Amino acid sequence: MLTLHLAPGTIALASHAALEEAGADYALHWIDFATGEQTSQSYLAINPKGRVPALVTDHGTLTETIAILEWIAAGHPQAALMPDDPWRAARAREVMTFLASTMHVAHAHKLRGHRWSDDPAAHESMRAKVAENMATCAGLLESNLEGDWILGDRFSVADLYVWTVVRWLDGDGVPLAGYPRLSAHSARVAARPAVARVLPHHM
Ligand SMILES: N[C@@H](CCC(=O)N[C@@H](CS)C(=O)NCC(=O)O)C(=O)O
Repeated sequence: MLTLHLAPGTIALASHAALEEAGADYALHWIDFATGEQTSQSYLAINPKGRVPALVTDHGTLTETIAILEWIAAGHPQAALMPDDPWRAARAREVMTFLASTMHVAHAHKLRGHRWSDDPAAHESMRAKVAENMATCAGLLESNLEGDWILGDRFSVADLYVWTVVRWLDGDGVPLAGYPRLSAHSARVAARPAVARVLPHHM
């Protein structure tokens, strides 16, 4: 049995959707950000980073979305959520690494500026750059989307990750409607039965 620790509106949606796509046997444990539960002693004992997602497995606890997505895919090969072909797998990792290291970080500058500075004026100036940086990232994703899915003709966990981050664009002041391929991709992901089952829990 797997237990996913998650919060609504966060990057943990990608891992939740991947568990459902995989047909995994899992339970959810919701973390209440409103009360700062992510920094509680009980949660820090599970994930000392104080972030979601965290996936508790028989082997131990796994954090970091890329690692969790790849681990779910590897444990449920029948769901074919990561390509076997080394080049295509590397391309999927290329996209996921961009999301984790660049686009998610750009988004975090809106509400989490305290990670980088104690100066309220710096927080304001970081917030002011969010829309511009997210638009640049969205433009790169848009120009790389050439088929139905991030890898062209086949769905993978990278699509769940892209979809989750792209859902933040409107709230970051970047209308998704300005990116026709990404908009169509989002609709395609949201229409998948497994994704449709998890989405209501994140609204
Ligand atoms: N690199 C981590 C980032 C996880 C992360 O930053 N999660 C955010 C939610 S989107 C979080 O838990 N934030 C809580 C906080 O900053 O207090 C991943 O990709 O899983």
